[in-house]
Amino acid sequence: MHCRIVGVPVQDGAGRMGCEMGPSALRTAGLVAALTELGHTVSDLGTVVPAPARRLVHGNPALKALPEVAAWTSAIAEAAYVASADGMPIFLGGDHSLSAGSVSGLARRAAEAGRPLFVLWLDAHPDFHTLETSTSGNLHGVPLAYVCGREGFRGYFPALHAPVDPAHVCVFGLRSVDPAERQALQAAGVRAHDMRAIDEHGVAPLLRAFLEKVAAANGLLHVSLDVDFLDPSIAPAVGTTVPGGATFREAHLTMEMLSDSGLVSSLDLVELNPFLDERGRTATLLVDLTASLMGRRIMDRPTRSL
Ligand code: HAR
Ligand code: MN
Ligand code: MN
Ligand code: MN
Repeated sequence: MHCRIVGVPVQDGAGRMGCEMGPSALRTAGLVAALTELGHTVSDLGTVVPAPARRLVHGNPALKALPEVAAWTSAIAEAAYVASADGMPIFLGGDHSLSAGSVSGLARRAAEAGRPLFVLWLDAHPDFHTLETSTSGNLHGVPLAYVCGREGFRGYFPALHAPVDPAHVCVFGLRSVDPAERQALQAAGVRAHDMRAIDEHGVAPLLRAFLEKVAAANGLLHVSLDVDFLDPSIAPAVGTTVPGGATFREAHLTMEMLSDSGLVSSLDLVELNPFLDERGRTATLLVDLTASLMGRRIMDRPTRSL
């Protein structure tokens, strides 16, 4: 595989500063060496620079940094479209507003290739607010709604070339869902597995069912990994910790099954806030999880077996 690293130091979508340092921390934790050791080639495409922000006024007075996040989104979407021409783009965040750009650029690419884009959203939160329903005003809470084509982004965020079909989205690891999001997820038909479902069934059958759907549709699969998917005891470097997250092994199993599937075509690593980390342990865990996704195994196994 040829991996294309894209640094995206956006932090305007989060409620606190620090995610700007995420790409540096992931590079420092040895991401490129980990991929190279697995036999992949890597090119680091450098750092996305946001478009100039233009004045935007919205009726929701809670919204923070709307012009800045909109400007980032157009630059990231263009970078994602370019980076996905061949190989496997890996976007280093940056807060989760990054994915408004990465997923929209990848959806444009998939549409041109005539393939459906599926999205696995690994997160404590569904990030399914619209600009109207967000009460915190933090725009890392809206990217999944935007890329799925929910209304209310027109005139603020860039127009989508191709929306993602909500039936092609699986949100995994939920444990903090706002009432407006819960309703909208159900109405849109997004597959949502909360931590209760993971407790009850385990990662494997839930993920396997989704991967079978992707394979049957000959889909491309984008994985968006929010640090807060992970339990805060193993991944403290995130501004929005929620107790009861994925354990070390649940997270690695997720990545190992994704790797076995051979379906993953792109990846976001988002919400890492190195200012909150403990001697780089969260950044290191993200690198190790990426290695599992890209083929690292405890013991050899046959590949492409779901
Ligand atoms: N739903 C909450 C809000 O809109 C929390 C969103 C937090 N988002 C992230 N990314 N940390 O998942 O404010
Ligand atoms: Mn998120
Ligand atoms: Mn989250
Ligand atoms: Mn379909």
